[in-house]
Amino acid sequence: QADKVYLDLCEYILTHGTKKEDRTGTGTISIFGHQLRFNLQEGFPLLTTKRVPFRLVATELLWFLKGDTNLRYLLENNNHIWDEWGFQKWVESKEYQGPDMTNFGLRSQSDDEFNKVYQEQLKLYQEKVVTDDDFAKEYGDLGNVYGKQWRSWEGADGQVYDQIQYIIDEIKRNPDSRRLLCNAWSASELENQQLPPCHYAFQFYVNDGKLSCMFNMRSNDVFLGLPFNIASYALLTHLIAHECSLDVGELIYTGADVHIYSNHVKQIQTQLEREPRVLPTIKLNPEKESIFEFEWRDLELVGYDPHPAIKAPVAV
Ligand code: UFP
Repeated sequence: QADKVYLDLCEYILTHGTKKEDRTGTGTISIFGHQLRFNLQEGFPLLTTKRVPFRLVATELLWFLKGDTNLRYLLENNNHIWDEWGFQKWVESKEYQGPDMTNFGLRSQSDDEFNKVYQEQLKLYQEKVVTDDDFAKEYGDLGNVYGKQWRSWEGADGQVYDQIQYIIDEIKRNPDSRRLLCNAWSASELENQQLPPCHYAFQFYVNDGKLSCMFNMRSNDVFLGLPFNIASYALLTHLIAHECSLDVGELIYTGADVHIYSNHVKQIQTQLEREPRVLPTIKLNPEKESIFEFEWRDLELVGYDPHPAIKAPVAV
């Protein structure tokens, strides 16, 4: 069951992980190299030992699938998970003339006065991205993030490649293919990316009428990131299976630097004490064929009855 697989990993890291410093200055307990397997026939792997915001998972995935890299779509869908990355680009630009926002991620958590000023600036930024086209183009765009890499990969030949369309076509034409792969990691793009891909590649596998997916992560925040990442790739697998008239098989996670931030340990301990509940299931609008046409309202999560959400600070 999904919760057990996840909680076993948490326990493993807490007992076998080692202390490691990191880019954000927060500090982590980390392990290197780990695999998890989820049988998608047993239910949709959205954790029940804490509420995971499925709406945010789904609207982010649909944003990727549209090939969009601008914050505007997410803000319009009341999804704020990428705000800090766009805001960082804005406050580091020459055009930004407001109060000093250096290191805003850490400071907003430890300094109430600063947090007020930061929240004001963030709100101004969000409003401008939604209402001002030129501003959105310049400062709402997160660069070459997932949507760009998945749907319009720029080749050395100057051509643009749609990796998702390729996978769908190939699954229909040649389901035994061992090349059903999408890659988001591009050595030449790292400098233009606010956040280089964390989940950098995924591959599909068709057997016995079922579609399985393996996704790879170079770096994973186990408390805030992983539950979300599992749900996102589970949903992607359901969507592609839907378009290719297949059942769902297994979801396999492969993580490299798999870490728990030092300020998430208490929250994980709370979660470890909770009893897992029955997993929800997912229903996709049968009238929509192409996954690129899916909107939030075409997805229905059935029977999700989780324990309450657990709050924790995001490391930026
Ligand atoms: N992170 C995730 N999942 C994601 C995502 C980010 O766990 O989907 F976008 C976490 C991993 C890490 C941080 O803790 O965000 C990225 O930092 P770095 O680039 O230093 O690995």
